[in-house]
Amino acid sequence: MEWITAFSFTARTGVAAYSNRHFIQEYFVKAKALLNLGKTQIIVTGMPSAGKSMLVGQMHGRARELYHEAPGESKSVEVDAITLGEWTKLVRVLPGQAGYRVQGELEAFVDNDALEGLIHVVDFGYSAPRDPVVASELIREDGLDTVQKLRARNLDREIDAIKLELSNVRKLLAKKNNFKWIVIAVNKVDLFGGDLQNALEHYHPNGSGAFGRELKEFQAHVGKDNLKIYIAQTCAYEDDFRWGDELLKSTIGHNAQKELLREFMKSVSMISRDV
Ligand SMILES: Nc1nc2c(ncn2[C@@H]2O[C@H](COP(=O)(O)OP(=O)(O)OP(=O)(O)O)[C@@H](O)[C@H]2O)c(=O)[nH]1
Ligand SMILES: [Mg+2]
Repeated sequence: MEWITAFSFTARTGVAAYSNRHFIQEYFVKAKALLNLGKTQIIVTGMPSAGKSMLVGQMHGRARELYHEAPGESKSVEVDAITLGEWTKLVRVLPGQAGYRVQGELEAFVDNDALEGLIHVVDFGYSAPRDPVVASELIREDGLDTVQKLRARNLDREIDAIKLELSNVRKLLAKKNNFKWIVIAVNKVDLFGGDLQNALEHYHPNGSGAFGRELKEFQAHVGKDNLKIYIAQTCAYEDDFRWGDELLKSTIGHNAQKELLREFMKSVSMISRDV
């Protein structure tokens, strides 16, 4: 059981680093993304506030823009062309809030024979509602007055969220499709650097956690050769986490954060290179 990295991927598959011979293809896909005409190749899902917009912004190189203004709640599908190694892929981020999803889901997900992979962003429970009224209700009325209690609730909800995505993938696999991989992007590792082994245990299909169990059952059902599942660390943004009276400091440091992101992109590019 290990995190996916470019190194571990190479060791496992023998696939070496990429070259740059597809630069023309890259601009073609970028132009299609701008016109919003292309078919989505990679879809990004996850709970509200997991860090989807931030992560894809980083992958797209829009990070500086985002630092000026945190993205806020996404209400519609976000489209980006992202260069991964030698290919540029059309990536769509579905809003985390279920009510905003329906349209994008049908267009980009279920009926899409170009879709090759899913990046599902999780945060090991380290997310709080953006709305301060909702947050204070959770503390006062639901008694979620510690980070630990909040996380327990969030981790339960993450299970429901992955079940939903897996049922979408199942529908897709039942039709003509090009779908090959799922990356579970374990984001916000700057908040739980001391707990990484537990996070891996929780998310990995071969681990003992409830999330991993869902993945394992799914993979057994659809066949390991038909669908690869990888668990990757990432950190889209360094940010302290506040909940009630507790403050968790982001501990990673800027260089390590950048390095993690680079490693994440490298892994995804290797995973998606030959599809
Ligand atoms: N500590 C830490 N915080 C992060 C990280 N990535 C994102 N965040 C925080 O999470 C917040 C939400 O990030 P978004 O990218 O807007 O989340 P989202 O998944 O797009 O949320 P929706 O659009 O509501 O579905 C950001 O404002 C950051 O404060 C990370 O790697 N570490
Ligand atoms: Mg968003």
